[in-house]
Amino acid sequence: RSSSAWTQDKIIKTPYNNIEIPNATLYDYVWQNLEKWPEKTMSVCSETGRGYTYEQAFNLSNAFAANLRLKLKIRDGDTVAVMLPNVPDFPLVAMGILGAGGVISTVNPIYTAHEVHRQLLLSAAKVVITMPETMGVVKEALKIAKLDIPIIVIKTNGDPTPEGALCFNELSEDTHVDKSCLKDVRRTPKDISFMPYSSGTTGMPKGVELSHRNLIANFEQMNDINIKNHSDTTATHQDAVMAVLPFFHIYGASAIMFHKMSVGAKIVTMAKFHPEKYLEALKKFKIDVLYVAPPMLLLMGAHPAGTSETYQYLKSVINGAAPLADSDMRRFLNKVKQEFDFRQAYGLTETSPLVLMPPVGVNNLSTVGYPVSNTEAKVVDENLNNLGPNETGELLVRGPQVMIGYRENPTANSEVFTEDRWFRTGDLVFADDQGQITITDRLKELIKVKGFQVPPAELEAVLRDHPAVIDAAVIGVPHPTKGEAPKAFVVLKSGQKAEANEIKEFVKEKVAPFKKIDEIVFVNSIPKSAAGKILRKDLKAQYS
Ligand code: 4UV
Repeated sequence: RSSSAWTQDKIIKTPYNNIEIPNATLYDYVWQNLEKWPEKTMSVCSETGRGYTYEQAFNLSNAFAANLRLKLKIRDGDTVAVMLPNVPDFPLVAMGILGAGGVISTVNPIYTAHEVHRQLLLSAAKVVITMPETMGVVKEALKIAKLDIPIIVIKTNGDPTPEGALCFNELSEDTHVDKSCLKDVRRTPKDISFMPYSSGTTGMPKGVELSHRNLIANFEQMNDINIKNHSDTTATHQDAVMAVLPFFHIYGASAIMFHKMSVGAKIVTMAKFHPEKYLEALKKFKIDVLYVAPPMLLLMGAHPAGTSETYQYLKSVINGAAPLADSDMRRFLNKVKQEFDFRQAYGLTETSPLVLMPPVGVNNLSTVGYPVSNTEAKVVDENLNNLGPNETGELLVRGPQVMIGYRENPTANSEVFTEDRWFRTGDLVFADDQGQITITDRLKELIKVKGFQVPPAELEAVLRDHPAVIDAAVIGVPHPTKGEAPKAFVVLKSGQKAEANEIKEFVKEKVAPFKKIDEIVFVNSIPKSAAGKILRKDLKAQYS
């Protein structure tokens, strides 16, 4: 790698191979090698051992797809909302939706009805798939949204199907369904396949339209930098990957679920992160391929139950989603005795997600490396002027994995795309002479709690709904275990009184637990620009 990584006009080129992107749909791509490993386990629950082989998953998800078209009237391009924890059935649901020509839109299963209703409305979902446990939340969300769409639940035990729901198991185990209807599905690589949510650089969560081609490009980019992990599936070998990072988020969905299905790995699911069970599962299932976010690595380094024996099978560990402290990384690395591949990767929901990654054998472990295949990067100042080596500015990227755009949101799209389709990441970085990139800070307002998105605008809207509150602003402040935590600044209406605890409780009822506000500060006014934008930088400088 030479300094030729930088072009004359200060664009950072990829040092990796130029790759061909297969002209396929996500469905065809994922199943393309199926005949090589039909009897291998595709997904298995780490706690119950319930799971599916590749062949079972293929057959069941196709029957489900046919029923989505015949019984639920799903047509090409229709959105199906998936509100599920990491259960072994998740990949079947996803492939069934794709097989039916639908678009998968994922919802965090711990969301409140308030959060779910907004996402269902935004995505114009035609059907919702969930667990019996979260059926109540979905019903409540549909009521708030004034929507009447079918709910499908997955049953993991012999309990009767909840009233008012259809049963996934019946729809997928239906051996009589006429699968010939699937021949009518017309999807091209340019169509949307997957639509997770992200708040992007500013504002409320938005539907991120990822095409079949976006995701397939990213899988090929992953393969090029040897995330294929490591070794191919053969008669005598199959990589086992831990799936505790949620499938509803791009990291779990793309890098773990879809990509690992395409290479025939064993996907070991864990529905809820539990430290001891997680560490136990690493050993029990001989996990050799592991994706983590910083809080997990922190735990793995610090927990007494996490020993060199626990980590003996690891061949490859990839960290992403939030900045990782050097000391946390070292503590974990010291516990691993065998040679293994540890790399940081950088990505976003909007980029399918992977955009930057170092090659195998990287020495500097705090860098996120280089633009992956077919990807360009540049660093710019506030006026979008290109900066050179070792100058800090915003990272812009361009490549085949960059989203089509935010759903029905031309304003947000015009903010994140430049005229020549560079995508603005909202992250502050610098690149060295070789083009190797280090993330230094987040420019955008997004807060990341344990790697999960917490959009300040969403919390501010909830705060302003409180009867005693007239204005509010939320920023992220450093937190020792979560990375960041939301801190709120609240202006009360004149003559009104409210306790911080009472306001915190009010917010807690409307949002998922990880978004809850850590600290509230009462202020007389919120600093704003002439255009009315909250000056978060000022708040950060003053209070963080
Ligand atoms: O949109 P999002 O929630 O997306 C993600 C995706 C993470 C990854 C990372 C590597 C992979 O290989 C992969 O499959 C998925 O988190 O949030 C995007 C923002 O998260 C921060 C950064 O602020 C992004 O704009 N972020 C992501 N990766 C890193 C990071 C990282 N390695 N270091 C620091 N910040």
